[in-house]
Order: sequence, then C-alpha cells, then structure tokens
Amino acid sequence: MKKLIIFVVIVILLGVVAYMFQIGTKEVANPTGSPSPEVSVSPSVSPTVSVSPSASPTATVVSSIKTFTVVGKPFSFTPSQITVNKGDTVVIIFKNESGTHDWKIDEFNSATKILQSGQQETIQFVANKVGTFEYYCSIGTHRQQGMKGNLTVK
Ligand SMILES: [Cu+2]
Repeated sequence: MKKLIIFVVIVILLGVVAYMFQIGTKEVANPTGSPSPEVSVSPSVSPTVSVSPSASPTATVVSSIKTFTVVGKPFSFTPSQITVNKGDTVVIIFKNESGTHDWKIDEFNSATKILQSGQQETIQFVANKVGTFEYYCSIGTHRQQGMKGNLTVK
C-alpha cells in the first residue's frame, strides 16, 4: 500500500512540475513579440510643433517708405519741411524747376547729381537716426540764399 501511495504522489508532483514548466515557457515567449511596434511610432509626432514661431515676427516689423516730391528753384525748396519716423525709407523725387541745383543731406550721406533746369532725379536713404537735419543745395551760395529745408526724424 505505501509503495502505491508514494508512486501516486510522485506522479502528481511530476504532473505539477510539468504544468508549471509549460506555463513558464509560455510567459517567457509572449512578451518579446507584441510591445516593440508601439514604441517606434511616437517620435514622428514632435517635428510638426516647431513650425509656429516663424509667423509672429512679420507683425512687429513696420518699415514704411515715405516718398516726397521736392521742387527746387532760385532760391528755395518746396516743401522746406519733411517729417518721417525713424527707420523709414525716405524717397526724394527732386525736380529742378529752374537754374542749376542739387539736393543734398550730409547726415545720411545722400545727394542728387547736379541737375540742370527741367531735370529730375530720385534718391533714397534710410532715416536711421532721430533729430532735425538740414538738406540744401550745394551750388555756390544757394544754401545761404535760402535753398535749404529741414528733415525731422521722430
Ligand atoms: Cu541751387
């Protein structure tokens, strides 16, 4: 009787061990297959976020072009007062109505050629500093006789 009981216990133990071994091999085999494909998807999402900062600077940069037609004659400029904002691009269309003249402003290194009666020339410069600057005709004593004006940059 004792040999039979021991034999039955050994068979049961072997069955339990065999059952646990099967479960153990199944649990090891499963995890390696499924998780890896989900991890590799996420990195492709982030680059689309970095596009937005380039949109805002266009609103803050306000640089305008201010165009003035200045008529020169003995011995005056019309107009004799021009006002712009700092940073503006100033375009001067100088029309010489009578005599020999030019239009010159030292502080912005800008001048027309010497023009004869009836000629005109367009020049431009950037008003990059604040103040009141005199423009004038550099021919003879025309400046002293009144061929001058003021450019005010605010
Ligand atoms: Cu002149």
